[in-house]
Amino acid sequence: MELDTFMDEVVRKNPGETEFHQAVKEIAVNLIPFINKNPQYEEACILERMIEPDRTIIFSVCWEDDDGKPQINRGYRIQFNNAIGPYKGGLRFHPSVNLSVLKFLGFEQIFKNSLTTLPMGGGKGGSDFDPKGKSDREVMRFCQFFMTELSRHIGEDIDVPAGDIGVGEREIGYMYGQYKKLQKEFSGALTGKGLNFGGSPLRKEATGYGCVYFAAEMLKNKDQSLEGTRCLISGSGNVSIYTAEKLIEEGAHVVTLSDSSGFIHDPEGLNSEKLSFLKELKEERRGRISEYAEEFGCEYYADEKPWIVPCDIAFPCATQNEINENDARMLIGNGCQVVCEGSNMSTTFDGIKIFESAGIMHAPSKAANAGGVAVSGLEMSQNSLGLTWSREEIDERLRVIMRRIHEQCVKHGKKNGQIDYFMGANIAGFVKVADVMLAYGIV
Ligand code: NDP
Ligand code: 2IT
Repeated sequence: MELDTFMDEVVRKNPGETEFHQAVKEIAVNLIPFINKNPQYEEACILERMIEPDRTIIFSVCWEDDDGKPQINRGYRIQFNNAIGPYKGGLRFHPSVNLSVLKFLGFEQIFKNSLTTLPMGGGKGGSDFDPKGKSDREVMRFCQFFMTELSRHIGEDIDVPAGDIGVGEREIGYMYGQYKKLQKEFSGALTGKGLNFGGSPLRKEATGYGCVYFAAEMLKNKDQSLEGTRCLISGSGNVSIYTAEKLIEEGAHVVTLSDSSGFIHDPEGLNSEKLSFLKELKEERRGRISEYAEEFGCEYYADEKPWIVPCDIAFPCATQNEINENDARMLIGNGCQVVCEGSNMSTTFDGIKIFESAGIMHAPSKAANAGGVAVSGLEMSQNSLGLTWSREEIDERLRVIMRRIHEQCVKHGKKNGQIDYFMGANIAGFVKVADVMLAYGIV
């Protein structure tokens, strides 16, 4: 198999789906040489089968706004691969959502979920609905109509959605309420639920905490620690907030946060008081990050990304391709040593190459942000058992899972005396799913 020929076929079959092409290429770069050395995968066309979703469901979501006017959005669920467990992955509500974005996310989710060691397949869904500026009642009505259609396709042993951009505890609550009403059952068909209706302790914190645990493992491998490091975070949503919380606990200095309008630079770093303000601002009031700068008298840079600030470690936690080639050069030039991806596919293909040639430790999202879906997996187990584990117990399991993901990356990622975390994560994530697909035969 040869990369260019393989990619030509991917582009031909999936025209215009640039994010999906990128996600496939990023994986194929490592997997094609690996498959060429392991012909059992080539003979059974495993990679060719893996890049084809099992099922793509697209539906119309028509709902009524507060003025009684009909609004039309498009809903999606991509059931990508269920070789090792029910389809599992988040729902994204954002105006930029389209088939390409959700296919890239669903495809990456197969590898991420495999790395967690829990029995979960890969899927993703969402809508081009924009929750920004909508009233609470409008969000509720949208969620109900979205779920009316989605409920036909999901279930605790079939497909278990959760949150992602624009979908948090509020939206999951509305969707679960509607699911329960339609299906007449109280089951674990969604994760990220509220604590009083089947949610897991620590699910809200899990992606951010897990990302910091992964960064700590990377540093430990070089006899270093997070303490005293200067860290940049982008975004100010769920992943950013809990990445910041854990970094503060570890004695690191978090000096930036952002949203789609700009970033704040707080050279003194966040502390628990500032973090409480941030949580209230973003989780309760759904305000803008510029208000942080007004409250604490620091600089706000409109329409800029945080990557121009000198740092030791960068945690991109907003969206895909938020670090491009120029950002990567800027980060390296300013002393950045580690990049740990909280957002999915944070870095462009050329950006990855820049970090690689500079010998930067760079953790891909499918490894570094797997803590969120891992605790979703633990939520599924708790729902099946009908009990709730303690926060401490889940935190310990999360730490172990992140440590094991790091070990798998080290095992499969050794290259020229360094660890190529992308190669390690891609190969380790692939092998488990591929071997199961071989065991099933041609189905
Ligand atoms: P939230 O909706 O809670 O927050 C998203 C943040 O990113 C906001 O600050 C938002 O700013 C910013 N953002 C979104 N889109 C853009 C954009 N196009 N350009 C600049 N900024 C943008 O989402 P999450 O924190 O849940 O998700 C963040 C990332 O983490 C995503 O890549 C997601 O896929 C990934 N992830 C999330 C997991 C989870 O459990 N929630 C698990 C694993 C990965 P604004 O408010 O201005 O839009
Ligand atoms: O990208 C992701 O891993 C998520 N949005 C979380 C998925 C989940 O099922 O918890």
